[in-house]
Amino acid sequence: MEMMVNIMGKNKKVTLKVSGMHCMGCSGSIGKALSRLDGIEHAEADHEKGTADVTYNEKSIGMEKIAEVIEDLGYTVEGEA
Ligand SMILES: [Cu+2]
Repeated sequence: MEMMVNIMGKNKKVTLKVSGMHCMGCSGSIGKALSRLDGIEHAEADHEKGTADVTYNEKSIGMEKIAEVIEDLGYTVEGEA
Protein backbone atom coordinates (compact mmCIF):
# COMPACT_ATOMS: atom_id res chain seq x y z
CA MET A 1 0.00 0.00 0.00
CA GLU A 2 2.68 2.46 1.04
CA MET A 3 4.58 1.69 -2.15
CA MET A 4 1.55 2.11 -4.37
CA VAL A 5 0.85 5.47 -2.80
CA ASN A 6 4.39 6.61 -3.53
CA ILE A 7 4.20 5.50 -7.15
CA MET A 8 0.92 7.27 -7.70
CA GLY A 9 2.22 10.26 -5.79
CA LYS A 10 -0.98 12.20 -5.70
CA ASN A 11 -1.94 12.06 -2.06
CA LYS A 12 -3.52 15.08 -0.54
CA LYS A 13 -4.19 15.76 3.10
CA VAL A 14 -7.08 17.93 4.19
CA THR A 15 -8.64 18.82 7.49
CA LEU A 16 -12.38 19.20 7.28
CA LYS A 17 -14.58 21.01 9.71
CA VAL A 18 -17.39 18.64 10.67
CA SER A 19 -20.29 19.56 12.91
CA GLY A 20 -22.62 17.22 14.75
CA MET A 21 -20.06 14.97 16.44
CA HIS A 22 -20.62 14.55 20.17
CA CYS A 23 -18.50 11.64 21.33
CA MET A 24 -15.87 9.12 20.35
CA GLY A 25 -18.57 6.96 18.80
CA CYS A 26 -19.28 9.74 16.31
CA SER A 27 -15.67 10.43 15.39
CA GLY A 28 -14.97 6.70 15.27
CA SER A 29 -17.78 5.98 12.86
CA ILE A 30 -16.63 8.75 10.51
CA GLY A 31 -13.06 7.47 10.59
CA LYS A 32 -14.19 3.92 9.97
CA ALA A 33 -16.60 4.77 7.14
CA LEU A 34 -14.00 6.88 5.32
CA SER A 35 -11.19 4.37 5.80
CA ARG A 36 -13.26 1.75 4.00
CA LEU A 37 -13.43 3.80 0.79
CA ASP A 38 -11.10 3.26 -2.14
CA GLY A 39 -8.63 6.09 -2.41
CA ILE A 40 -8.58 6.94 1.29
CA GLU A 41 -5.18 6.34 2.79
CA HIS A 42 -5.97 7.59 6.26
CA ALA A 43 -8.98 9.12 7.95
CA GLU A 44 -9.37 10.20 11.53
CA ALA A 45 -12.01 12.41 13.08
CA ASP A 46 -11.83 14.30 16.36
CA HIS A 47 -15.13 15.10 18.03
CA GLU A 48 -13.58 17.58 20.49
CA LYS A 49 -12.07 19.70 17.75
CA GLY A 50 -14.92 19.03 15.33
CA THR A 51 -12.52 18.07 12.57
CA ALA A 52 -11.69 15.16 10.33
CA ASP A 53 -8.20 14.65 8.92
CA VAL A 54 -8.33 12.84 5.62
CA THR A 55 -5.44 11.72 3.45
CA TYR A 56 -6.69 10.65 0.06
CA ASN A 57 -5.66 10.00 -3.50
CA GLU A 58 -7.16 12.62 -5.77
CA LYS A 59 -7.17 10.19 -8.68
CA SER A 60 -9.36 7.69 -6.86
CA ILE A 61 -11.72 9.81 -4.81
CA GLY A 62 -12.90 13.38 -4.64
CA MET A 63 -13.90 15.70 -1.85
CA GLU A 64 -17.51 15.47 -2.99
CA LYS A 65 -17.66 11.74 -2.25
CA ILE A 66 -15.87 12.17 1.08
CA ALA A 67 -18.35 14.84 2.17
CA GLU A 68 -21.26 12.71 0.99
CA VAL A 69 -20.18 9.76 3.13
CA ILE A 70 -19.83 11.97 6.21
CA GLU A 71 -23.21 13.58 5.61
CA ASP A 72 -24.88 10.20 5.04
CA LEU A 73 -23.84 9.37 8.61
CA GLY A 74 -25.74 12.41 9.82
CA TYR A 75 -22.95 14.96 10.23
CA THR A 76 -22.37 18.21 8.40
CA VAL A 77 -19.22 19.12 6.53
CA GLU A 78 -18.68 22.86 6.95
CA GLY A 79 -15.67 23.05 4.68
CA GLU A 80 -11.93 22.95 5.12
CA ALA A 81 -10.67 23.80 8.60
CU1 LIG B 1 -21.46 10.35 19.39
